[in-house]
Amino acid sequence: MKLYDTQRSGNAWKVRLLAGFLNKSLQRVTLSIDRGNLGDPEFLKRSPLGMVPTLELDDGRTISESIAILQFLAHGTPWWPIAALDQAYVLMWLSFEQSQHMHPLAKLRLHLSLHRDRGVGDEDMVRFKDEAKRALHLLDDQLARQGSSGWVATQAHPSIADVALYPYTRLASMGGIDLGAFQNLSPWLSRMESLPGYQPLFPGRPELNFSTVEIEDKPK
Ligand SMILES: N[C@@H](CCC(=O)N[C@@H](CS)C(=O)NCC(=O)O)C(=O)O
Repeated sequence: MKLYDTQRSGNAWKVRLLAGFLNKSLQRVTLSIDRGNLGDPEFLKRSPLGMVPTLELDDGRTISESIAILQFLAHGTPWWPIAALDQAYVLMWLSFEQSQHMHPLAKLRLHLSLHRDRGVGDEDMVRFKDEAKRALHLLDDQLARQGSSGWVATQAHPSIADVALYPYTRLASMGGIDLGAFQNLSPWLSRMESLPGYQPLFPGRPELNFSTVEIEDKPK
């Protein structure tokens, strides 16, 4: 299977994280938004939405949208639970990730750290910061309810909800958010990072998780 991604995409990181936890190898096809690769007609044939991540199966069929890819890869493994109620809880937190969590955190990171084309006081950045903090408080409260050995949506084993919520929570500081203000987030992130098969954003280089540039440009 091939994964179309970009070096710093948090949405594609979710897929590489799960592949690592499942010990599944994916062939990466790494594109660059900065160089306009996502508008390439060959990529658009595979990804009609023009976005990464996109997974290409060995028979050429493709899946886009990170949570659909996670569900596909996790099917039949402990990362996608069997009981209907557990599946509903996982879907609830995946939906939360897409509707409330990822967007404001990704926008803050993109504009304040990666592109550096906005100021912290700009109206949209202030709004995204409020939305991001609210989402992180909801996640923090849920982790408190689940207890120190539980996971976001499940108890005995982490699920794809943990995988989906990990990247943009881990990268929140790039958008000016102090994770120290939340009691349960850092311990949960550390627990994810100590699971066998954990993959940093840049393979083998955890110190580059917060890189603001693509790696061939000499990360700071
Ligand atoms: N809802 C999608 C969002 C995917 C997404 O926003 N991908 C970004 C990279 S992280 C992208 O491809 N952006 C291309 C663009 O905006 O032109 C998912 O969860 O996969």
